[in-house]
Amino acid sequence: MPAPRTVLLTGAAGGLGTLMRGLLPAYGYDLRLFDLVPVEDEPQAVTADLNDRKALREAVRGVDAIIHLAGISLESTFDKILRANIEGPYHLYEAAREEGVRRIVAASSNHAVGHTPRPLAGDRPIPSDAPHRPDTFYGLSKCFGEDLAQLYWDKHGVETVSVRIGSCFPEPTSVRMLSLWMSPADGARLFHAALTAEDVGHTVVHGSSANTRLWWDLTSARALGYAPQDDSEPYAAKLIAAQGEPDPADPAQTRLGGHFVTDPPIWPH
Ligand code: NAI
Ligand code: 15L
Repeated sequence: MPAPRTVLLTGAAGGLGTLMRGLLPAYGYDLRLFDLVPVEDEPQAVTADLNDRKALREAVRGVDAIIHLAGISLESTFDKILRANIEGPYHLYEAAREEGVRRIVAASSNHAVGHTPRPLAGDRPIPSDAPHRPDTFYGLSKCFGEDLAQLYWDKHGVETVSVRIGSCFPEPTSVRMLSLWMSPADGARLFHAALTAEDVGHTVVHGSSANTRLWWDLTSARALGYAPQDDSEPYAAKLIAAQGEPDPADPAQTRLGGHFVTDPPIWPH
């Protein structure tokens, strides 16, 4: 597909949205911003709910592609998750279909497969076609998002790269994150690859840097042209000294989703 230039970024006021607003313009993108809350220092940003069909359709009109980050990013009640993370993405895909937008890059999460056992030494890394094993209603909504993407590809020809993001923050802050971390710079590399790769249909990829302690497979991400440059290993000694090695008897430490499996953080932060 021709390289997208104008890209709608939903969730632009959030943590990841803020990082991507800083990094993606260097790849030549003109970002249109959308969030439920105002985006600091961005008076042109659209402030609206994903469930506001009219505002969403106007925001989508004329863009070449969408990076969809908006939504509840932690655990919540089923009703709140339903509205923001299930009905919201449905409205986004409808707006894309109606306005002829052919490519979406959607933020899925490791919590769609959070109950998957972490690989032990010598095990194969978790493949990107691992079955859904959500650890929360939040993770369940990300499973829905991936299936929604598949439906809109099969039925309407809207392409999606679903990025099962590990942990994208400026630095890893836990021993678990050493295995799932995606540096912001690698996040921008991966989103750029997902926006520009040819013929993705619906592709699920893992979103991480090239971590020494990686738990999952980056093959499908690399097939898009993603070449991660970072590794969490320089942070390892300090984090392990402070937090210790994972306890194999603790389910919060033996499943991919970590503490989301046993004691998930609740939205809002
Ligand atoms: P965040 O919580 O900082 O940002 C989410 C943004 O979405 C917020 O600005 C919020 O106002 C907006 N939002 C929520 N409900 C909305 C609605 N109904 N309509 C419009 N906007 C709405 O989350 P973060 O960390 O920036 O994550 C972005 C996306 O990436 C989320 O979908 C999250 O589930 C996903 N993700 C993030 C990971 C990470 O490491 N940061 C890991 C895995 C997935
Ligand atoms: C997520 O899906 C969350 O949105 C993010 O805030 C982190 O908690 C991340 O997963 C994680 O598992 O570290």
